[in-house]
Amino acid sequence: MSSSPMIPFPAAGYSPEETSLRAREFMAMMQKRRSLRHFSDRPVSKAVMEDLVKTAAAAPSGAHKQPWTFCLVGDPEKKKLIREAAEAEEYENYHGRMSDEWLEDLRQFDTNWKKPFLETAPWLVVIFKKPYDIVDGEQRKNYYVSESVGLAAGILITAIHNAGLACLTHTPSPMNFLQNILDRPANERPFLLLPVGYPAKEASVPDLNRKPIEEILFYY
Ligand code: IYR
Repeated sequence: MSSSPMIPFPAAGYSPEETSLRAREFMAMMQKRRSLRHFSDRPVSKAVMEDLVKTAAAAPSGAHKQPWTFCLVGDPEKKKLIREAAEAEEYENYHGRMSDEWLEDLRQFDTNWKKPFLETAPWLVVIFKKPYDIVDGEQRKNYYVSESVGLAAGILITAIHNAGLACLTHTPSPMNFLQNILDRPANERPFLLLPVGYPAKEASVPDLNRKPIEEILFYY
C-alpha cells in the first residue's frame, strides 16, 4: 500500500523572545479559566459557537479518525428536556448513589441535584464519542476514542475561555438520555455536556488553588 503524499509544514518562525512572551501570556490567560455554574442568558451567536467547534475539531485523534460529534443545543424545549432528565439522574446520585466520601469531596463546590444552568446558558454543547464509524454499511473501528475526544474537549474549553465565555464540564451520570433526546445514531455515545455562555453578573466560583509546579512537574 502506498503512503499518502506529504505536504510542507511551515514553522511559525517566532524568535526565542516571542516564544517566551507568547507562552507566558497564554499561561496567564488560561490560569484565569474556571468552571462556572452561574450563566447569563445573554445570547451567543451560532457563528461564534461554530468557530469554537471548528477549533475543537483541530485536535489530534487516533489514526485521524476524528471520532467525535458536537451537538449545539439552543432550543429552549430541548434544553428543558435535558435539564429534567439530568436532574432526575442527579437526584438519585445525591440521594444514595454517591458515597459519603464523594459528597464530602464535593462540599466546597456547593453543588446539588438542581441544574438550572442547563436552561439559563444560551447553548449546551453535547459531545459524543464514536467507538466506530459506519463506512459502506460496515463497522469500522476507531482508536484511542476517549483520549481523542478528551483532547478535543480540552481544546474546546480553551477556545471558550479565550473568547471570554465560560462553561462547565458536566457529566450527569448516566447520561444516555442525551442520545434519545438528541436522536443520535447507535455508534455515538455521550461524552460530555457543556453549558456555554457569558458569566452571570453575580457569578461566583469556589476559592480553589492549583497544585504548585513542584508537585506536578518532574525533569529528567
Ligand atoms: N455529577 C454531579 C456530581 C459532581 C461530581 C463531580 I466528580 C464534580 O466535580 C462535580 C459534581 C453534579 O453535577 O452535581
